[in-house]
Amino acid sequence: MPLVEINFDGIVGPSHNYAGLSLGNLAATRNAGAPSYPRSAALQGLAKMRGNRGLGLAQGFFVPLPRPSTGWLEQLAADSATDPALVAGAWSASSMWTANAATVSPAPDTADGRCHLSVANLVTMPHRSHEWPDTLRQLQLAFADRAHFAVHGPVPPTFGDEGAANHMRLCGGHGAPGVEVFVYGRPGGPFPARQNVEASRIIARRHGLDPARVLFIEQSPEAIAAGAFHNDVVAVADGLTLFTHEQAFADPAAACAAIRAACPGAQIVEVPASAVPLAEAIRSYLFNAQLLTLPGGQQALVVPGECRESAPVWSYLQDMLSGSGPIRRVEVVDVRQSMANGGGPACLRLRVVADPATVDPRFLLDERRADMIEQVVARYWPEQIDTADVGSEALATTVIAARARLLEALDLSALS
Ligand code: SUG
Repeated sequence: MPLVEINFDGIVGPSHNYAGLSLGNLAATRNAGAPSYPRSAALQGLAKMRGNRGLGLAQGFFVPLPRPSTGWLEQLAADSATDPALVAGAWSASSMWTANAATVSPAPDTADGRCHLSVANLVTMPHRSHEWPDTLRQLQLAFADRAHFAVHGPVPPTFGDEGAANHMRLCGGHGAPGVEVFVYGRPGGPFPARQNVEASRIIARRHGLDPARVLFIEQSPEAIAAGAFHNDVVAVADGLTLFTHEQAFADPAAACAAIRAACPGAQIVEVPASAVPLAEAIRSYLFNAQLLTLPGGQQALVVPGECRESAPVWSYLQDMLSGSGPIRRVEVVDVRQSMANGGGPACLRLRVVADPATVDPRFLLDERRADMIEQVVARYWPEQIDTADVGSEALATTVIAARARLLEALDLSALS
């Protein structure tokens, strides 16, 4: 079978809650302390996966990481009385945003012809800094076939790396060599710059990318200051199309020229601030859409429902569809529970270009597994979590048991 793009979505974990842990992520800080609904959050995510499968696309998933992370709390000697933020960090279901799980370089781009994955160290935010060991275990299991995959550990922690959320690939087809674009932030603004350029350079080298087909582009400090804590909040690429806000990059003209020079067929759809102001793009998550090539070759944009509620965004999308650009279809999904923590449709997925036959089938979604996930979630995921419950023994027991049921159902107890 030829190489196809498989979207691996993170199943929303049973401890999903709003703890306001991510400075610079405006939705997450705005919703700090609000009650969360893990069961509906996971069902929303599953409905998105089913919708994309229904479009004829390959769909995979990753399971939630073990939470609460008691080993991490022990290392920090932290407890609820004195360190509520650290306790919340040990409970966070943040691994659902698998765009931050790893950076992926498909086989046609790499020197050894294998697909390379580097797990992201996520060192900037304490609650995410302890994700990588369990994420790595899962990647090693899903992509165990060494003839087709090389799974790397994290880059050294001095250099913050947030994975595919700051990485885009332009190519003439998923199985053809592409141009990989790494977007980094420069520190010094009001919010942390979460992707360090050195981390991106290390990844490009260890993945064996051809330097002529790699670009390092600085994210606009203005965008980070406005709440675009990852590049995928203001830009997304698929095939030869780059869909971007005009204020996404520090030097937009130079960025577009470099992309066109490296990838002459690139089609850049740049949305002007006059049509969609930066703040509105960030509020609606217009660019945190999944840009997908459908089996017929058409491109579709899977946007969150918040885009339909924004007059300028919705009117931009209608104009775009009535024009002659490469994106011919818009699909709207409800991922409100994730959105309230700053995670849209694109945050929830990691793209891996591969022959599905080379991936451990336990991570691939079919109707049977979708039904099993749905049943376990409906039965065992907490309906509601109030922030006061985070840290409680009773809730910990529920959350641990819920995850164990899921692993059992999916024959993935090896990850317990
Ligand atoms: O890292 N939110 C995540 C959202 C990640 C979105 N991913 C991408 N853009 N690809 C983050 O900021 C909030 C958790 C809390 O506050 O409870 C959080 O971690």
